[in-house]
Amino acid sequence: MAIQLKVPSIACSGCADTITKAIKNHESTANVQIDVEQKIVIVETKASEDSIKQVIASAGHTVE
Ligand SMILES: [Cu+2]
Repeated sequence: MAIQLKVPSIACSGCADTITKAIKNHESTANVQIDVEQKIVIVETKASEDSIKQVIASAGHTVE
């Protein structure tokens, strides 16, 4: 299932790397795509949307 999330706190590719690593750390098989300009995270995952939101929040970012 692909989950699309708006993460307004993404400012640069460093933020995208942090979020990608955090998600992959949580679920190594997840496929993460991040559009830095649009501040959108797309995750292909078996995990729930809530758990992905929590992972992003614990990486220090705010999910809209
Ligand atoms: Cu950044």
